[in-house]
Amino acid sequence: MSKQSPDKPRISPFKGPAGGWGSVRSLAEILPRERVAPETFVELARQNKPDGFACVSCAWPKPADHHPAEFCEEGAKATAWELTTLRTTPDFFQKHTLTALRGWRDYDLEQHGRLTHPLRYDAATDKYVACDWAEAFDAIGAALRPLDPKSVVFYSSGRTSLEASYMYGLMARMYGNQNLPDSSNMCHESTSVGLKAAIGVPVGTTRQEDFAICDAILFFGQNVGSNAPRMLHDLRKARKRGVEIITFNPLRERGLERFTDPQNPIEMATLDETIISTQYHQVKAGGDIAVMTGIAKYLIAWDDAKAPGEAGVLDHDFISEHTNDFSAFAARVRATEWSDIERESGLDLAAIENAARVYARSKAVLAIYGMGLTQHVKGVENVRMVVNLLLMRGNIGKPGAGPMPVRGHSNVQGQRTVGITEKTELAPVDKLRELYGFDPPAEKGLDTVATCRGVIDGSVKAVVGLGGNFLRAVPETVAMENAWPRLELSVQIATKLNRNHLFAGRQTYLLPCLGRIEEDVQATGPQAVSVEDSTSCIHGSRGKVKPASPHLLSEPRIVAEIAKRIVPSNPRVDWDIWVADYARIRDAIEATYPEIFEDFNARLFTPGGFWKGNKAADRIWLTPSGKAEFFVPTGLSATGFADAEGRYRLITLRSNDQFNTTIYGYYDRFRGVKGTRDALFINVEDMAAANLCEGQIVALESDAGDGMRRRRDGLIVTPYDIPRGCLGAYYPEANILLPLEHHAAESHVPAAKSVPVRIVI
Ligand SMILES: Nc1nc2c(c(=O)[nH]1)N[C@H]1C(S)=C(S)[C@@H](COP(=O)(O)OP(=O)(O)OC[C@H]3O[C@@H](n4cnc5c(=O)[nH]c(N)nc54)[C@H](O)[C@@H]3O)O[C@H]1N2
Ligand SMILES: Nc1nc2c(c(=O)[nH]1)N[C@H]1C(S)=C(S)[C@@H](COP(=O)(O)OP(=O)(O)OC[C@H]3O[C@@H](n4cnc5c(=O)[nH]c(N)nc54)[C@H](O)[C@@H]3O)O[C@H]1N2
Ligand SMILES: [Mo]
Repeated sequence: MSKQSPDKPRISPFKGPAGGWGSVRSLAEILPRERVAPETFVELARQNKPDGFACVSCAWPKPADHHPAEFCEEGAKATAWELTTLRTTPDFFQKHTLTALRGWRDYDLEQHGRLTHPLRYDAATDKYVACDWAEAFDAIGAALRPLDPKSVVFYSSGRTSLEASYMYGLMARMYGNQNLPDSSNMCHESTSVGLKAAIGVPVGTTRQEDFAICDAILFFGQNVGSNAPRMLHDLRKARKRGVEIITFNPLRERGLERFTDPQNPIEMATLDETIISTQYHQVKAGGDIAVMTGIAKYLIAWDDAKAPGEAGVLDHDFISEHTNDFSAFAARVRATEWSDIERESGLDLAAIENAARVYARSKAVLAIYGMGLTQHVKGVENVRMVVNLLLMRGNIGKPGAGPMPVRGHSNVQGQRTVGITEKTELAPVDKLRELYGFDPPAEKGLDTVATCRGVIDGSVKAVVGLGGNFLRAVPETVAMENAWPRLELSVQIATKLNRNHLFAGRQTYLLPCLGRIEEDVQATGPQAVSVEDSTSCIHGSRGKVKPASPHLLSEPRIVAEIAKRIVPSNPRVDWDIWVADYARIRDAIEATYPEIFEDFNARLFTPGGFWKGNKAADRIWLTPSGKAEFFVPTGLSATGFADAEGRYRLITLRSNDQFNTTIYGYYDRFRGVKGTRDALFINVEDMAAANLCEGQIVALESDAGDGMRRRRDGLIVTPYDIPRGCLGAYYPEANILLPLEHHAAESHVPAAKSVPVRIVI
């Protein structure tokens, strides 16, 4: 039987700022809820400090000149979630079949506490039973060895350290594939593809210190108050200097409106708030290409109107020296009708002109963005349009300016750096051959979407998950859950029970691992690991808390044990020596990527991290033309589908009380939603037009026109300040509506920010 919501649903506007007393109250609720032992509270003080552990929540940089408490409400939740004293032991699994547990909510599964023992699925009783580590590893090895490596997938979620990730990627390649999908495939892959093509690097060019130099910020589709709250300090400081922040977001997200610094006693006492966005534009979901085309059109028009000898608003010197194809882009912009821009963006021209004026007069501009741009059918085009705008005024490769994608998981960018990629061109193939004397596979591997196709069509036979909740995070929930039991082998390495674990293959193992905050002792003593943040700074992280159970193994150890059983033995790869001393893994990383990781071990605990460098930031463009590339968009809408009567664009959202598929609780404070995750956010005029009333229960059905029936019932009609034609509902529950083939064209990121749906009464 599924458990009940802790509170009766209540939906009422929240009037406070981001941060402030609301976050303090929320913090006060978290620690008792997770039953964190008082002596481990002190761990919060070590979060994101140079000698402490890197927060397991978001990827925002950990500064060198840190605050007394360098954590936020969300980081505290993530820490408490890992340090909980609650446990999910073999006894628990004796009481519950997987069939029964599939009726539980995501919240209840994880809230039960940390996994304590390695577990094997027993089909006869439909239960997990405790097993030996050696038994699990031997069985996994025996199942994987006879399989065609092409049919085996090694997923990872972006929390895993650089050390474990490096070993995992190497293991896959030595085994014979590059089937290395990761959470990045559902996230910033549009950035990796778009920025690489445009400016020759797959990551942002900017750093935290740029906040102190920029004079304007364009802010697209990222919910800073919930998903990267420590950035609010940077935004606040910038605002105090008078920096203009221009936000484009269909929803009025509180963190983008107002912030009270909970670490500033005077602000807290006086309820002083900083206004974050100086302009807030509620663009339609999928309307950003139109907005940016509009801004570009103003810039070009003003530049055309300049008097002879005047500088104009375009940086012509930069454009001619550093870029390619401006004329094609400019011709397209000139030819675009203002009326089309208004219709597709959902904004009036005065709003776009206001934004363009600020951009035109600012000398150094940051463009910050998140899932609101990347998770669209034209997500890569969104990213390219950001670059187009920046290039027009030379805003890349100078202090205070450039693209700033806000990454998700705390090491998602780092995983890519050390070889977690399905793309051969991004793998250090020659180095691996030289160092280890084997031939890495040349064939491209499976990304997330391709993995899902393979699970559904039966060509994927085994999935190993290093963290994450793959089945819950991916699209097409029903077909994926139905197909999963056909796998020969499902192995999940995790800290807490989640829905993916409730779907067994023919053989299934659930392997519990240490979290990053826990002490990791190996043969040579306590170990540290490392992660890379959103601004390409690499940090050491040392866990000190006693592990949740004596039976847990570290991720590097688990990877090594599997590797030893599935890859041919190789005198140059001694997995045991690496596990005994992670510094030796870092030596191997340094040998593989000498430019980035020079003196890795010596620099591991550099305050603020050490920067891996960025050629585009130095205006060296690693593109085929040797220049930064302008791009001509293929249209003005990013949704990838036509508008039709009754068809809405569904935005799938995170609440302030979740980390991806981990649901911390049922209070999305900033949106005023308490006690439920079934809210359907809708514009009041759309409500009236569709004859809906507040609180009415409705369903959504997929309107993708592909003949597949997808439906989500039980949604509560919730009037909300959201553009007409757009709806909002929470992820991951809404993934049941997301078609697998509805993804970004080039990057394959599921298009979770504009899903075509109809409301059904
Ligand atoms: N506490 C917490 N922190 C997290 C996470 C978490 O779940 N909880 N997740 C982590 C991960 S993996 C990631 S990737 C990041 C995600 O962080 P974000 O990038 O902030 O992702 P979302 O919360 O999905 O919301 C994106 C924002 O885009 C807006 N949006 C939707 N469609 C559009 C559009 O078409 N145009 C524009 N301009 N805006 C749009 C939405 O209203 C929303 O404010 O956060 C990371 N940090
Ligand atoms: N509709 C829709 N779908 C989306 C998104 C969206 O916005 N809308 N966002 C997408 C994005 S941006 C992302 S990144 C993905 C997230 O996809 P994933 O990264 O796969 O999912 P998470 O929810 O972060 O994974 C949570 C699980 O990780 C495990 N875990 C936690 N810590 C550790 C650890 O230290 N080690 C190990 N081994 N396991 C650990 C726990 O068991 C926990 O249950 O979802 C994507 N899916
Ligand atoms: Mo993400």
